[in-house]
Amino acid sequence: MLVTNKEILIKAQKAAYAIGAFNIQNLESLLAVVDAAAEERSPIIVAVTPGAIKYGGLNYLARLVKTAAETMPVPISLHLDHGEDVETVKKCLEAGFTSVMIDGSHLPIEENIALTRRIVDISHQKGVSVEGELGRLAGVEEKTVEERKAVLTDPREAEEFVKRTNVDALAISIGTSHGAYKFKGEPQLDFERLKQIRERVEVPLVLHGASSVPQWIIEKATKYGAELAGAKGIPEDHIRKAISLGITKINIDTDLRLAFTATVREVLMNSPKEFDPRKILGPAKEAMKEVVKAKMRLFGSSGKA
Ligand code: TD4
Ligand code: CA
Ligand code: ZN
Repeated sequence: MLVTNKEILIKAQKAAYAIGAFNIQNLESLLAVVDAAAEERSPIIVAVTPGAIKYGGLNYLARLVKTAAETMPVPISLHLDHGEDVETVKKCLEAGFTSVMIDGSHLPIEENIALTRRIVDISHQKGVSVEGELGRLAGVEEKTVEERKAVLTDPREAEEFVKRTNVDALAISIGTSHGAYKFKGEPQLDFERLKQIRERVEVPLVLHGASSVPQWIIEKATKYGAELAGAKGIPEDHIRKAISLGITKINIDTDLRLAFTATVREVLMNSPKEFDPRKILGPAKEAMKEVVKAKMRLFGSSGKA
């Protein structure tokens, strides 16, 4: 069934588990994530970025997800990930999205508040949930401790942001970043900051850039020719701790991309005579599904549908 983020996140928040938001771009990634949800009996957020929309087409992707929601026995939310402007959000509302993120995190706070407030107004009218973002994801380019701290979410600003925008969920920055290269040294998240934000903010909190970049996937991809030296993600015990401190929605994309790539490489290398796309993409889809199922168990959402 098609649900909003708010509905499944509030339930998760009360019971102290987290819901995964998994990015899709095509039929294979969609089937991987919804089949995983059905097998784990877990609610799921299917996330679509503007980049995915450009690649797959808004209506194609929206209809795929809605078809899954009509037929699958678990709650499925169709979510715009990192929406950047009012136009994109309006198109997603028309296409039947049940949740949108507006990412004004690069803007000065007053502009971020104004943009987010506007998105909340047009989305709530349609019963659609809104996620805002405050603080930027620390990139590898922020080298010093001071530089890293400057981009992390300020707890007082978070409180003000949520009050003034009326968002349903807040994405915060505590040291994660998108992609496969999250840390040069030891992985480090600012759990103290998370605690302080949790004390001041009641809505569900969102952790972006939460892929773990599992070593076994890196090894498999590398064995079959990928170049991924230095790839590093968020250790699973950090994820568990973040959930225990109040993270309710967790975004995963990179681990799915890595599982896909490692498996496509493996099949092509081991079966050089193969040229049926289903025989190449099928195993890659299965590999993504297994990654999603493991995340659902880690997040505690398995069996909650
Ligand atoms: O929000 N996300 C997913 C970002 C996906 C970017 O997609 P485009 O290339 O289409 O812009 C995350 O927070 C994922 O975090 P991860 O740790 O998996 O990279
Ligand atoms: Ca951002
Ligand atoms: Zn993100």
